[in-house]
Amino acid sequence: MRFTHAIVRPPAPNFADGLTTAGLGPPDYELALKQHERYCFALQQCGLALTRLPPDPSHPDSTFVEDTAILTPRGAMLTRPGAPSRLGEVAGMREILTRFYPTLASIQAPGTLDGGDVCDAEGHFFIGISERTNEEGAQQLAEWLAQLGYASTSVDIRRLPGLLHLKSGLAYLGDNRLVVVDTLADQAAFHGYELVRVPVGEEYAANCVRVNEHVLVAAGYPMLETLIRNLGYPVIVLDVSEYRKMDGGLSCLSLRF
Ligand code: CIR
Repeated sequence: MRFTHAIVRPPAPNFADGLTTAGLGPPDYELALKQHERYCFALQQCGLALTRLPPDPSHPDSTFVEDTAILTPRGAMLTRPGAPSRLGEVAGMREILTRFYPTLASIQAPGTLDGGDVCDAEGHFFIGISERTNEEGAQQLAEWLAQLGYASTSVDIRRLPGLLHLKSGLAYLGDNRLVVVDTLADQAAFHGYELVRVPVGEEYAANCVRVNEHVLVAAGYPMLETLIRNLGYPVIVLDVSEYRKMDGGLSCLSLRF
């Protein structure tokens, strides 16, 4: 899929007040801003025009814009994040997305859904059921996707350790290839795909992102980086250490469309 746009929002000074289970200590705000700037530059290098939203201190996790919407070539849906402290992020995203989409669907209570649980494999969507996305939310998304003519499969990750979201352990590279962590590799949902297995110890890097010709990969995970390069993809390596401290990764920092 060819992307032309991305929406990003740099972190606010109280970024460290967001949700985290990483246990890696508080992020360095100045460094986080630098890493964000570099990330934005990489998206531009991939040919995307950026919509930069202002930092939002009333929602410390709001830099993770991916969780607030599902964007497809045929329509957009606002989510209903599973963490109560993040519910308020959606209103700001609604305002922005109306510039790009004539109508917006939305997940309704009691459904919850985080964009990080949704992996678009070229029009087939994998929907993670997680601590954040409940069955009701996943069902609402699946029905809406079906109306648009897209197929989807749900993947229950609630009993799998270490995965906040489905895309914490899964990425679609294009060309029928999925990057998967070992704990996801046996899922029936992924049969028929070529699986690029994430080397043990490099699980965090599973959250890589194909953007047009390039693949964005987190810095510090040389084995997965080499696997992806050897498949022929030009790689852009980005340091997102400060976002990792807040349980976030490369995909969460933008909405691409
Ligand atoms: C959260 O716990 O919601 C944020 N601190 C991190 C969200 C990361 N988002 C993502 O993986 N899509």
